[in-house]
Amino acid sequence: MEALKRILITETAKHIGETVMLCGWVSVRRDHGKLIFFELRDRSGTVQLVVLPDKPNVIEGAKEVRSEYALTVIGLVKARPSKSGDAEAGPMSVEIEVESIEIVARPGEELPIDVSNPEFNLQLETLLNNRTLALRNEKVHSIFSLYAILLDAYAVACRTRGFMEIKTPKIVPAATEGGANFFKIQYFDREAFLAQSPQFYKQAAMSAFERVFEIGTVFRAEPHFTTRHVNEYTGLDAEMGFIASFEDIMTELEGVMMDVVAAIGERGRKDLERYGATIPPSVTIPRIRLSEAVKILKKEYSKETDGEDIDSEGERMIGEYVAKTYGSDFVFLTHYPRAIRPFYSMPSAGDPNYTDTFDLLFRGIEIASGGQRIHDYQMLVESIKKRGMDPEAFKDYLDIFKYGTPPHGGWGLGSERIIQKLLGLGSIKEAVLFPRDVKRLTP
Ligand code: AMO
Repeated sequence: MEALKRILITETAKHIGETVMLCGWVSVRRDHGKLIFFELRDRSGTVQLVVLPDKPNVIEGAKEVRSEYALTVIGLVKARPSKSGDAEAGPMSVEIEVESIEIVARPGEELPIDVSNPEFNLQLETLLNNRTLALRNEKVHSIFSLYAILLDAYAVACRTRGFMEIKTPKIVPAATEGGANFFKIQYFDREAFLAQSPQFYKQAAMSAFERVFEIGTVFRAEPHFTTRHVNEYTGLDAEMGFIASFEDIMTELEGVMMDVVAAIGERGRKDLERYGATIPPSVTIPRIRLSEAVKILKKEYSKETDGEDIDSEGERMIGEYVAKTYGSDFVFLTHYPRAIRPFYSMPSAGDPNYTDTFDLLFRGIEIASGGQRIHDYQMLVESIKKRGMDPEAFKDYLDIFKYGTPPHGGWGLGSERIIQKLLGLGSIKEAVLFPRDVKRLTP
């Protein structure tokens, strides 16, 4: 007889009346009199197994099995009377009558958390301390299924728009974004830094390839204890040349976001449902000057700002305001003051105290910043000097602008914040596989 090949649990419904081989983990075991039931879970779904009393050898093996044992099972696929005929139910419409059980791996100790719990409302610390096991929970699994769709959809949306994928170095000789939030590392006999953003390299690549994007790790040594910062995150960056103005950048980013959201809505329906999450409506993203947003905050929410920037509470209020006023979950805030933007930001024509830059907010938190960059060599040197920095320290960066670099700009999106807000997660850390924060370097 030909050896059986493993099939996936989602495929079982197509094999009623046949003997199949399944592999997976046991979510729960239930004993009903002489019957033993298991829920078996693989990467595709979950199915019920039943061990009948007329198979004493199988019963013996089955009695040993506990939650999270990894098994290979051979069994007969039967329609479940109450669920049969319900094509939507998939593997839920069938049951496997077990003919043999092989335990391929067993937990070495008592499980510290119950991963079969569908609610899974663990404290964040417990969730993260037991991360590897927690990832097996179906709710946690959903976060990363959606995250995988996000990464894929972002790349597709960028490629569709003529952006070429690049990977830039993460060990860099200088702190790109300035400030103090960089990690120093020992690089042979020298000091080096972990990249705070692919900023300089994506601009350099743009000067050759015109449109580029990167999905890459970003390191920030910010000693933050917030629900929206981690010290290592995945940035979704892009840079584009030959722009007429920074409006072009927002238009492309808007298109990319709408494609990403649509893909998540189409391919992640079940995972979204687990969180009662809905995808944002497809409406034009309003573009509001930051100075205007400051006025709105004062008028609508009696919120005082320092007149230059808005804090996280202000962002939340603006998010609420645009949802109410424009029916949009997104908003671009534009024209940030020069003093609070990086030295490479393009000053606004006719109003050099402001810049042609933006932040993109999603449901009240910043998920991206971007803008037009200074592409004129001399102007960039002046901008560096104006901040009290030494142009010599930026020699390699400045070289980009010596050989005919067109007007350009781009954006940096925080991937985890998108998932956090989409699902309404309490902390960004739930959307990071193994998060790094000030206190946490393990697991
Ligand atoms: P910025 O520093 O605003 O811009 O970062 C871009 C986006 O990255 C995300 N982000 C973070 N996510 C999690 N934890 C953090 N500590 C963290 N810091 C930032 C946010 C933010 O909007 N070079 C520019 C981008 C550009 O102009 O192209 C930059 O890095 O979602």
